[in-house]
Parts: sequence; structure tokens; C-alpha cells
Amino acid sequence: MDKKTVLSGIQPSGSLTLGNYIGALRNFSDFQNEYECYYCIVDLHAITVPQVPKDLRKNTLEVLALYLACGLNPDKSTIFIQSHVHEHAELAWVLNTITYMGQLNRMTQYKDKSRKYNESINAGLFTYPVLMAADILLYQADLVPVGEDQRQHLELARDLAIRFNNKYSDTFSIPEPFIRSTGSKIMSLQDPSIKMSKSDPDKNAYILLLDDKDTIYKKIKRAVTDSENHIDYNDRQLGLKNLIDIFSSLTDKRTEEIVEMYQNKGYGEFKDDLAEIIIDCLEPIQRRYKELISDKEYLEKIYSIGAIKAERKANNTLRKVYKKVGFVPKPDMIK
Ligand code: ATP
Ligand code: LTN
Repeated sequence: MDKKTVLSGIQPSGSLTLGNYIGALRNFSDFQNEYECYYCIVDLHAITVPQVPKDLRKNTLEVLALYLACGLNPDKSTIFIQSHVHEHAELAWVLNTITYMGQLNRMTQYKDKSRKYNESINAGLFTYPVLMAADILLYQADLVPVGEDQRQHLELARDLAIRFNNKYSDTFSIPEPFIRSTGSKIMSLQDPSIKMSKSDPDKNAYILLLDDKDTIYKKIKRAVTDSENHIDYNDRQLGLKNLIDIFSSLTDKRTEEIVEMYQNKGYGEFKDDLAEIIIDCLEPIQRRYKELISDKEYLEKIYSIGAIKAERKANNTLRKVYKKVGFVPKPDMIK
């Protein structure tokens, strides 16, 4: 029987956070043995908000090295850079023509980001979810591991696949999100009502996968809690709830177990232990990352092979799409 397909992507819009890791990246390697996997670094998405070109280039390689350091195996998964496969932008164009403005207007990530970057809102930020649908549908993905914040975008990708299939005949697989019940939305350490985000201007709001031990320790110590001085997991103590979620995600202990463990203990002891857990989890990743990031030749080899493999599959889908919408096939001699 044919293997099912998994696809996901992360933007190289900054250094990756513990939220990116718990919500998305740490799940990626779990699929490698049973599924045909495609993991991309979505640089076309990243330029929908202002980027400094040399930082974008650096962050793209950093995300690639972190993919590998977190266990992605290039012999099993296709790992590539989105802008190397031109089919993404081309399918996005076709999908734009079957997307309703009203649907895009309802997207909460667009609303949030347009508020945040109110001086430089561009059309790309508005059509961002259509490009994401193209990423997914080009590879006929069945499953898309993401954090909770991407659920609405996944719904749009499904909707566009169904609409295209109904209009032109069966073309795309209908993708499902893979979102875990714990850890799918890690919140800011400074404001537990908003999600931890790599583009937060407050550095204390997030932990980076590449933060050193002291920084991790300090950031956890400074994380906002409350004055109840009692360890519990509820919606009144949101800061603490978020820290317990992080603890639970990294240890596989249930939240009730953690509350029980710290019953007669203070926040200080809980935070010390949590910082230790995060440091122990990130230490091997950072070690492997350091080796990889200094080997530019190896990284180039990985993304070159990835681009060739990805393009093969993407082109196959795009050719079908172009034919179905009525474009004249390109003659062999100019392919
Ligand atoms: P930006 O701040 O630039 O918008 P981001 O940190 O939100 O970026 P993305 O690159 O857009 O991250 O997301 C990559 C993956 O990480 C997505 O699957 C997303 O759902 C997941 N993710 C991002 N932030 C969190 C979080 N705080 N908790 C859980 N998952 C997250
Ligand atoms: N939109 C996602 C990043 C992203 C993605 C994808 C995730 C772009 N294309 C395809 C999964 C599949 C985000 O903002 N986190």
C-alpha cells in the first residue's frame, strides 16, 4: 500500500523558540518511518513581514540545521527551501483565483499581524494562507503537523482542495491537521494571554532553542506567575498553567501529576526544576546544531537534494492543475 504523506514548514523569520519546538518541530521526526515526509523552510512566507536580507539568509540555514539537530533524517525525509521550488508560487496563483476575499478577511493571523505591522501591510500578508495551502496541496499531503494557531489556515487549505476538486475533478488529497492536545499553544512568558512568538520584541517573552543555560534559567525565573503562591492548573493562574504545560510536554508527565509533585513547594523550586528540564532537553540539540551550522557544504548538499526531490512531486501536481484549468501544455523543447 502507498505510504501517506506528511508536510510541514517553519518560517525563517527569526531564531526558533521553545513554542516552535513543542508545537511543531519535535513532532516532525515521529512521522519519518511510516510516512512520506516533506519538511520545508518557508522563506516565501517570511517576506510577508519586513526582513533584513542577510538575516533571512542566515535564519534559513539556522532553521535547516535545527531541523537536522532535532532528528530529521535527510535519508528518510525530503528537506528543502520553499523558494527553490517555483511550483509553490505558481500553484498559489491558481488557488488565489478560487479563494474568496471574505475567507481571507476572517483569518485571525492576518488580523493580528496587520495590527502589529500596521505601517507595512502588503497584499502578500493577506494572501499568505493561500500560499500555505499551495505548500500542502502540491505534495498531496494527508497530514500536517502544526501548532494550534494554524488550525484556521488548515481549514482553508481543505476548503480550497475540495473546491478545486469539485470544480475540475479529483486532483488534491484533503489534508488533516495534526495538533497535539498539550503543548500546541505555548504562551509568552511575559504575557500568558498571547502566544510565544519568535518575533516578539520582548526577549524575555520566549526561550530560543539556542539560548544558553544562564539565559534559560533567567528567563524562567522572570516568567510571569501570580501572587496565589500555590501550584495549581487553572485559568486564573495562566502564567503558571503555561509553565506546567511546558513541563508536561517535555517530560510526558500529566499536568495533575505535576501539580501533585509540587503541592507543598513554592514557585521558586518549581521554576528551578523546569529550567533544568528545558536545559537538559536543549543541550543535545545545541551540540548537534553547532557541528552542523559550521558545515555549510553539508547543508548545501541536503537542501540541493531536497529541492530536486520536492520539485519532482510538486511538478507532477502542478502539471495536472495547469491542464485541468485549461492552459496549453508547454512543448517539450522549452521545458
Ligand atoms: P512569527 O512570530 O514569525 O509569526 P512563529 O513563531 O509564530 O513566527 P512560525 O514559523 O509561523 O512561528 O510557526 C512554525 C510552527 O510552530 C507552526 O506549526 C506553528 O503553529 C508552531 N508554533 C509557533 N508558535 C507556537 C507556540 N507558541 N506554541 C505552539 N506552537 C507554535
Ligand atoms: N503558516 C505557518 C507556516 C507554514 C506552514 C506551511 C505550516 C507555511 N506553510 C505548510 C505547515 C504547512 C505559520 O505561520 N506558522
